Amino acid sequence: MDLVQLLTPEGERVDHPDYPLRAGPRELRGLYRDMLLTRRFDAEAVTLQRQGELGLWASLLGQEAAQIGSGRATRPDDYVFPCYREHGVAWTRGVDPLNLLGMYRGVNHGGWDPDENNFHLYTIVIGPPLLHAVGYAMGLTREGAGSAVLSYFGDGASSQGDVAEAFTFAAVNQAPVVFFCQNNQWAISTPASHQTRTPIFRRAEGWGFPGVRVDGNDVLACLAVTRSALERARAGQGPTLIEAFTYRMGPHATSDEPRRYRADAEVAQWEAKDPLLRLKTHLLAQGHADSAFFAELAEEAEQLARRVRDGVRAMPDPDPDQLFRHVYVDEHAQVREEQQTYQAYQAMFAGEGGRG
Ligand SMILES: Cc1ncc(C[n+]2csc(CCOP(=O)(O)OP(=O)(O)O)c2C)c(N)n1
Ligand SMILES: [Mg+2]
Repeated sequence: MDLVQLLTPEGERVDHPDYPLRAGPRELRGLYRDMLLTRRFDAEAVTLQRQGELGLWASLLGQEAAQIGSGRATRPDDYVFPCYREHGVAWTRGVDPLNLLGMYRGVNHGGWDPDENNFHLYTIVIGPPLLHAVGYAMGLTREGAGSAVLSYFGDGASSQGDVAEAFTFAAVNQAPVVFFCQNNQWAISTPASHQTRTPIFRRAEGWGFPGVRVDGNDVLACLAVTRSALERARAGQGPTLIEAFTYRMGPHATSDEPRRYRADAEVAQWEAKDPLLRLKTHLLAQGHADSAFFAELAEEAEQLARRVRDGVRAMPDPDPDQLFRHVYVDEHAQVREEQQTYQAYQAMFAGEGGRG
């Protein structure tokens, strides 16, 4: 299988002729810290959902390397279009995790200003972010900006028409965009084998741009491959499709029960390829990190978990009227009518101790 790998599941560093990577102990520790804090934050979000503090949560468990590696390959002036599971990428862009939780708590319409960190809003509908990304990338070219766009999608989304259209527009316009597919093997309960008969990365050939498959549980390979693709894009050489071969170790979302459709043995097989474990093994074997480093990091992770836990619980319920604002720039008759109906409904509970 053509799979770019720089760090084996056993934690051994290997070279790849096309993707040389020089990463010193400090950078390696930094990547591990990113992955561990992201994992801890993600676990806290699952717990908060179970406690009724969030409406839903889509965990990234197992995909930390794909997200931290690719996210850390971006420059501040690059622009990222995520789906709904890109919590690790958000972390690398400097988005406060509390903002992500606010969206899944349902107290805001998106949660952050996309231009603050060049990290677009989460998009639940699968497919459209790629079109948005290509349009944005074409705009960058017109402005002569010299930055690139990184766009995320899943194996399931790869079957959407939007994705094919995005590939066409990116190819013929030589747009500075990198399509990053996290092939985590599942689209809810549908296996990737129901989406495609050919490896996803090979589809790029039909559109006339390069496609590469990378070990999605190898943070170094994801970093090197994405960095190279973004450099190509910034240099005016057009799009690249990256397929990060990984695995969704948890359920699709907190509302899903994966034991109904997949075997425990499959999960166990991927647990052995854990992205954090292999980097930890490498750091220890090389003497790049000691037990004090891991102990301090564990404490930092607990502090982060405490901060998001307290922060989420303190989030005020929004004014229900907010739901109708920002739908259109100008007042819209239908929205106004719906707002009035809802206000009348709310009024029925007046004096009942503050419903809504
Ligand atoms: C256009 C559209 N159809 C259906 C859905 C419902 N849906 C939500 S997530 C999902 C599966 C997506 O799988 P994949 O693209 O592999 O991403 P993953 O969740 O595995 O990260 C589906 C079908 C949706 N959000 N958008
Ligand atoms: Mg998937």
